[in-house]
Amino acid sequence: MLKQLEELHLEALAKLNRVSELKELESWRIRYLGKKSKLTQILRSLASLPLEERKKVGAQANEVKKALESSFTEKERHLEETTLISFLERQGVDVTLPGRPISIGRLHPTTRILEEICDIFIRMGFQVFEGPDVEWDYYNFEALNIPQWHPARDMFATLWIDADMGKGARLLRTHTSPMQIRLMERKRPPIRAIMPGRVYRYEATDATHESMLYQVEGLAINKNITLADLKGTLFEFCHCFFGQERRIRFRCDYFPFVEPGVEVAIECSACHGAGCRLCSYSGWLEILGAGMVHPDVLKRGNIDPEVYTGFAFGMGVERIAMLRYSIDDIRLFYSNDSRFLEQF
Ligand code: 2NM
Repeated sequence: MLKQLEELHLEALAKLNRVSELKELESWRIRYLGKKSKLTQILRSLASLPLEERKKVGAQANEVKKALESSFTEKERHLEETTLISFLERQGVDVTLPGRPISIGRLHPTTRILEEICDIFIRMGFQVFEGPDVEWDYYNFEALNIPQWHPARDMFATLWIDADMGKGARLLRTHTSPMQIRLMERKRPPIRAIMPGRVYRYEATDATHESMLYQVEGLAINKNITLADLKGTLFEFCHCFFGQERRIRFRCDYFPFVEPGVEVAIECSACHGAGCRLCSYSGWLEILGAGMVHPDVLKRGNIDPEVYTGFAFGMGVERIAMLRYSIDDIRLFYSNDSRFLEQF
């Protein structure tokens, strides 16, 4: 019987060698490893053999079975591979060509800068809130001290959703300040919050203007908050973001929702204050606006201006990203040119 097993093994291997298709391989498997194969019959007949012989034959039969099974698996893998390759070759696919590189996604420059800005304020104890892009005239203008007749409406070229532009009209928010009013209505001071998000302007686009951009606005309200707190907070932000060495300029400015209003500029990165094309020969780059929240705005947010004061600020994310990465055209951000996006 041992001899028979050995012959069977050799015969099976020889036949396997000649197999060249997966279909043939299956017939081979049925013939040599299937339920009705000689090998299976031998294994079944083991019980009727005397003990000594049973041990020997059993061990040998199992070994043959294992060997044939592993030869089968190997052949199967080989056939699958060559079958696929010859199939592709018939289709005219050159399998030796290198594959197309897989491009790895990355964060958009706006996202990177937005997260960096938010992180600095989060570390200072500010909470992050987001609001709707579609707003009521009331939250975007009225509550912020900009009634319908107010000339300051010209500062914010607006994309309207409702045609009548009346008091109850909807619009695409022109700043994220509406969310600050919503927050004041909802939450008692102390408040320390930032609002990142998209804002929209009805504007012809050029190298420095886009009709959609990102803003981060911030708000801090408590008893005894002063302009000194505003200055300290924003200087700290500028130093964290632009470096401890950078000089910072603080000047008066006008925004209808604050009094007094200020404008913060940093020393020009290109000329260090000497004056160049980047800073329009002023030596300074304006990066954000801010001020003490107007008492009437606090009142609209249900906060008593006799008890509480607060400061607020706002900045354009793309403008800051342009300064950080030396980007000279804001239209690059949302034109989806991978040659631009791949650089970040
Ligand atoms: C700016 C500049 C100055 C501002 C004011 C307020 C609010 F709602 F508290 F009154 N939010 N944001 C503000 C003030 C925004 O952006 C250039």
